[in-house]
Amino acid sequence: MKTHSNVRHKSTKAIHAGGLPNPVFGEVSVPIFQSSTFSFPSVEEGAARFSGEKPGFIYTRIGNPTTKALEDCIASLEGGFAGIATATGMAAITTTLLALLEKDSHIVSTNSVYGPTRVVLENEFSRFGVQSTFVDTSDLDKIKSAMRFNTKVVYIETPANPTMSITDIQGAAEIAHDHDAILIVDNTFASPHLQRPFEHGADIVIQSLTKFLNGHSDVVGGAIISKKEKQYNKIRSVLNLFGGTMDPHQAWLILRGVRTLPLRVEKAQENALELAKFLKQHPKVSWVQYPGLTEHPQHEIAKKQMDGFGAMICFGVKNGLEGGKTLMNHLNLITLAVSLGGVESLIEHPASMTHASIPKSDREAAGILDELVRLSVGCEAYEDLRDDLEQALKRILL
Ligand code: LCS
Repeated sequence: MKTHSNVRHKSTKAIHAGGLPNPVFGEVSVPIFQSSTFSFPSVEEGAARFSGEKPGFIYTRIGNPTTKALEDCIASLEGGFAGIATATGMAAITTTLLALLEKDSHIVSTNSVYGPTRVVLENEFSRFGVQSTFVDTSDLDKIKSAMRFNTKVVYIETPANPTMSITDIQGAAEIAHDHDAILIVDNTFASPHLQRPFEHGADIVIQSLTKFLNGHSDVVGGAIISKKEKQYNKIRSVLNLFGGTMDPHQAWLILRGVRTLPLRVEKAQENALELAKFLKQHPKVSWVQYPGLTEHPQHEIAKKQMDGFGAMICFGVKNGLEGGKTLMNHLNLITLAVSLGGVESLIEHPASMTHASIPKSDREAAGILDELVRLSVGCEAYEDLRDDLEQALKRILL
């Protein structure tokens, strides 16, 4: 397989990036190197690999050819220096934070982030003296006023889970850099097909590969992509020690998924725009947040930094939580499940599920209301999705 280093278009990269330099039999698909360890031809060679003088694999916690193929592919799609694959998206987040934060340092983060991202900072990193402040990062002034002398990291999720609020990546990068802090962007909701944060000044990009990049709801995984070699080396060394490494079989499945990322995302976001318009005019729906609607408060920023508006929608159902329950309990095609970014459409209730571990007052301050329903739009035919929503919405009594 060729490495295709001259390929520039993102759709071609999704199909070809991350090939092996030396295929054994001319294989077109990267093989699964299901080996925990790799033999050394000599003691001298083993020592040279350990010291970093020579390239080559040593042990799968430290590196594996199948996993490296996925890492190279993701780094190419995001436009970073190098990628690091992790066991889950949470392993990507915690490994990065472990590498970059220290006792008495401070992090400013989007308030509407994936629930466990907030909880791990507030409940776990705080035990080691890390301070955290959560603000509405769609308002750059709020980031500015949250910065302290010891702020080492600005962490944003855009679009944010589950509120779909958008943060101006370039604006956040400027504030972070003015304070010698690092900007981390969780790019899971957009995927690199729609948004490449390095183009707007980010230093590190996080992906939960479980979502759009894999795209088939059959494997978990994460990735950390760094812009600079120095940060890559630091994070890699923390991962090697803490051990949240990806398994080669997992890497192979995700690489297989990535090959169709552009096709899946294009189809799903086409459905999402139509569904957002359908929901907006529906008498049982009180509000809709989708960055592709002109009334979304950050529609213009989304247009500036994204190549499309994605496949995630959140909306409020009339009759509050009761209305939402009726809707979710009566859908036939759209599945009631957490996670997102698969070919099948999924619906969930963040306040009682993905974001339940955040105290109610913090949740509501972040816009995660009890009436909010989150929809991950898949690749089914639009009419089938619309009809399923219509018949379930009809059941809501006003
Ligand atoms: N970042 C974002 C934006 C996420 O939505 C998730 C998971 C993660 C990171 C963590 O990735 P994981 O460890 O699960 O691979 N989000 C989920 C959600 O909204 N429902 O279920 C999982």
